[in-house]
Amino acid sequence: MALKQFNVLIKGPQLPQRLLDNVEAQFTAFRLWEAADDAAYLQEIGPQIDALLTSGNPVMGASVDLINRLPNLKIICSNGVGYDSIDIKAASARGVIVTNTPGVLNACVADLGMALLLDVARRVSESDRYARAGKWLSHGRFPAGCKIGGKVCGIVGLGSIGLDLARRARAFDMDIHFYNPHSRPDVPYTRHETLKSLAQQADFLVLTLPGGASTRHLIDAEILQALGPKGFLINIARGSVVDEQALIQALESGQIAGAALDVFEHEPAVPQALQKRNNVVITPHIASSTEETMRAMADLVFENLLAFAQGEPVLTRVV
Ligand code: 8YV
Repeated sequence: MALKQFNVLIKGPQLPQRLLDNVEAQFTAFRLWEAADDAAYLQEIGPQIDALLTSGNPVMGASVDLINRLPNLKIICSNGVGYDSIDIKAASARGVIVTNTPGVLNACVADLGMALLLDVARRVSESDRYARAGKWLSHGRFPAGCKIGGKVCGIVGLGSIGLDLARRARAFDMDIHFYNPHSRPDVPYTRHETLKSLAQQADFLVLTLPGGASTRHLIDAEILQALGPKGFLINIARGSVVDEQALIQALESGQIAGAALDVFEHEPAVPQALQKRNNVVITPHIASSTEETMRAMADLVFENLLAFAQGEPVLTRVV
């Protein structure tokens, strides 16, 4: 098939410019987000669409409704490793291939996990605000933080991002414990049979597990209570994994020491109750956002799309 006859529907503008440019240069592209009326636009162009370009970000994804409006859809290419916002069941029932971007973002996501852990422990952002507000002059020395060396870093979900995080935490002299559905005889870290047991042992509970229905609200009031008043929660996974209301309550009652969060239940909305707390570090879902990693992800998405359009096997297939 000539590449210009391959029709790609682009879900939203929240994709790297490099990817949009490549796709629009090579294929015939349709911009869903520019349609005044999504339903009418899909009614008109839906049957021509061969491929859907989207991302793993919760505001993007691919719902069953969208998939159903694309009767000749053959492939969904997603910019991101997590695919919980894509209806995989609906796609595979129709034989639609789904690709994601594993591997290339692990290092940067793990870097941000460590940055958040260090920030909330050593109160970096909070002390920055303190100094800028002139409080160093008016109130004197900033209060002490928490040492991370020698502490237990409890990783929930020891996949490739969790392993990269573990290596970094080891370099800071932390003890690595983990909770993972399958045993990992290949790693020298301490495995816990239950999440509660990990939370009880951990000084820092770091979430690196996939999102989706099976992990929704895994971190609930009971787990937060187990983490305890000296424990910190770090989330670089998905907002859906944490019961955000339970987290707010745990923070307000001093049940846990603090939290550092890159992801939220209703992104891009961040609850005021979290924003106003000094013991909460907030980043707006930036874990994979470095120039280098975004380029690598964009290129992998494009290579998947190109391979498929040329009748070759895709590189990183989910289903
Ligand atoms: C986002 C991510 O997808 O890879 C993931 O699962 O959460 C991120 O990398 C990012 O917003 C790219 O759109």
